Amino acid sequence: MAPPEDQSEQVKDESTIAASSPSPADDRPVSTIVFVIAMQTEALPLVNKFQLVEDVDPPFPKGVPWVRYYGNYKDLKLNIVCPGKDTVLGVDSVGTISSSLLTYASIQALKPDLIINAGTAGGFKAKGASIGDVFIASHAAFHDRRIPIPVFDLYGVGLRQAFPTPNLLKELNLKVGKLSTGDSLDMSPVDESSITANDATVKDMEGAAVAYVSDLLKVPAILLKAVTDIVDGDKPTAEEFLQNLAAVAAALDEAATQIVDFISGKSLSEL
Ligand code: FMC
Repeated sequence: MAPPEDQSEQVKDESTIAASSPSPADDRPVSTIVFVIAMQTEALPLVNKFQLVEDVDPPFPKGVPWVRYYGNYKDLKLNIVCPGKDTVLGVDSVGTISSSLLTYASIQALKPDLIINAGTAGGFKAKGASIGDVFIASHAAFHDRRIPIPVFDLYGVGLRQAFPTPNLLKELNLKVGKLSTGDSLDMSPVDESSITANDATVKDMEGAAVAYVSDLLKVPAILLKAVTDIVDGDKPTAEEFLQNLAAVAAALDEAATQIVDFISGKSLSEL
C-alpha cells in the first residue's frame, strides 16, 4: 500500500533518490545516447528520421528479441533499443521487466552518457494533460508495488528523480509532470489511490523501471512521455490508446528530435 497521504509527501521528499550528481564527465559534450523505446510503432519513425540501421549482431545475449538500431547523427552516437516482440506471442514486450533488463544490458554494452526513455503514456486531465501533449517527467515512481511494512512501503513506491534539464525545458515547449509506472494498461481503484499519492500527471508501464536501472548504474535518464489516452476521461483506455498511437508517436518523435538537436554539442551540465 502507498503510505498514508499526509506522511507520504514528507517522507517521499526525504526519500527521493536524486538524479546522478555531477561528475567530471558532465563537462564534456554528450557523445552516446541510448533511447529505450518499448513499442515498435513508437520507435520506427525515429529510426527513420535519424537514418539508423538495425544491428544484425547486437551486443545482447543470443536468442533475446531485443533490437538495437544505431548510427551517427550530428556529433552524437545514437542508439535506439527496443525489447522487441515476445518470442511466443509476437507482441511488443512492454512493461517493467523487459525494459529494465534491456536498459541494464544496453548500459553495460554501450556505455551511454545519457538514457532517454521515450514512449506513450496515459494522462490525467485533472492535472493538465491532453492527448498529444509531450511531457518530460521530473520524477518517476511505481503504483503497483504495495508492501505495507514500514520502509518497504517506500521501497515499493521506488521514487526516483529524473535527470534535471532546466535549459532544455526552457528552450523547448514541453510540459513537466510526475510519472507513475505499473505493469497494467488499465487502472484499478487501488492503483488509482497510489497514483494520486504519487501526484502523477502521466502513467506508463516502463518509466520508473528505467529510472531504477539508471540510478543503479549512475547513468542519467530523461523520461519523455507523449499522451495517447486520458485516464480520467470517459473513453475506454485500450480503445483510445490504439486510436491515437500512430499520431501521438509522431508527436513523440518530433519532441525526441528537438531534444537530440538541443543536446548536440552540449555537456550534461548544460542540459
Ligand atoms: N497506462 C499505462 N501505460 C500506457 C498508457 C496508460 N494509460 N498509455 N500508454 C501507455 C504505454 C505503456 O508504457 C506501454 O509501453 C504501452 O503504452 C501500452 O501497452
